[in-house]
Amino acid sequence: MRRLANLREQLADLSLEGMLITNWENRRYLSGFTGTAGALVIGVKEAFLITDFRYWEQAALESPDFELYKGGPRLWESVKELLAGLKWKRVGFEAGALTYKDYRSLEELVAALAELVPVTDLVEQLRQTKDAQEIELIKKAAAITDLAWEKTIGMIKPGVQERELALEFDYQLRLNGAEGSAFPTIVASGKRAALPHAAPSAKVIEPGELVLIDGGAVYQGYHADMTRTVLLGKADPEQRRIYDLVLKAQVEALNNLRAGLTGREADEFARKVIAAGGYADYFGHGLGHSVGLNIHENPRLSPTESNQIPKGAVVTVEPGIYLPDWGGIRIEDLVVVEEHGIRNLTGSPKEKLLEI
Ligand SMILES: [Mn+2]
Repeated sequence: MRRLANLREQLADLSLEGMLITNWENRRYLSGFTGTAGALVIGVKEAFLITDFRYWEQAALESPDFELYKGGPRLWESVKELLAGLKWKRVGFEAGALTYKDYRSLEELVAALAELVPVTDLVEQLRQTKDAQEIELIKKAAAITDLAWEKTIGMIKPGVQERELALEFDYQLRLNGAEGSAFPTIVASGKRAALPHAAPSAKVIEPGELVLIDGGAVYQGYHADMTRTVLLGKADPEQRRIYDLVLKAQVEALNNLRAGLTGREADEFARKVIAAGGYADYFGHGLGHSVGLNIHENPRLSPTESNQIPKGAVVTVEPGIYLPDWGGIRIEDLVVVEEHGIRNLTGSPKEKLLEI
């Protein structure tokens, strides 16, 4: 299995004989195991999945490349038993995935057997480049998101509450094959659309208001993310002008994005268009983020990201303009970053401010 091989290549560089993997997404990425309890113990030749009685059958089915270690109810005790047999001297653990309390418990148990070495972002780094199978799953999540959006548009009418639209969107995601929503769906209308991460409220939507909806499907663990902003009724010239500016910024970024750019360089394509339009102070978040088994992954597309975007990253491109007491407009697509450009996975129309 390629993913396991990629991890093993890193062990020697870190002078580790093995690695303990406890982060849920990393465990799933490397082994396929979707259960909520367990750990991987990976050496240059060994690959164990430790889990308790509840998951033994599932683990054997989902993780054929791993040897199942039938653990007891106390995970750290089982890790200790396994490590006692392996006789490793230096074992890495995921520093970002253990609470201080867990670390203390584990340390106490294994201190006499091996040195625990903190490792940061090892699997996360591998996960930045999506393989063909992952891209297919994200593509499916994006397609479900498009379907849900198409259905939800039909519900936008005077008097409907933001939270009713959010529920409809979530329902349509599930109905069309999603296992859930990528994050709590955002619906913000009128002046509330000036809040980039507004929670849907009981506010009813009135004619003349912008309606911003941001959400996505989860499909086999992989996330999608999309935002569209539409208008109930007839748009006024300012609404239309700002929409067109956000769209221009997004298209500029989509046309120029490619592998090897830093997150900052990618962000700059959209930011300079919005600044030239006079709204530099009203685009207060980054252009986007990577997406995969988590909704927010690195690298980011943002003024503070100095890391490069690798070929095979899947990222959002989501500029926005937010004006207090007026509202906000954001347009977000999900794209695969390729050597010379991008492949857009989002299919929902955006070419002009949609009047409903
Ligand atoms: Mn996003």
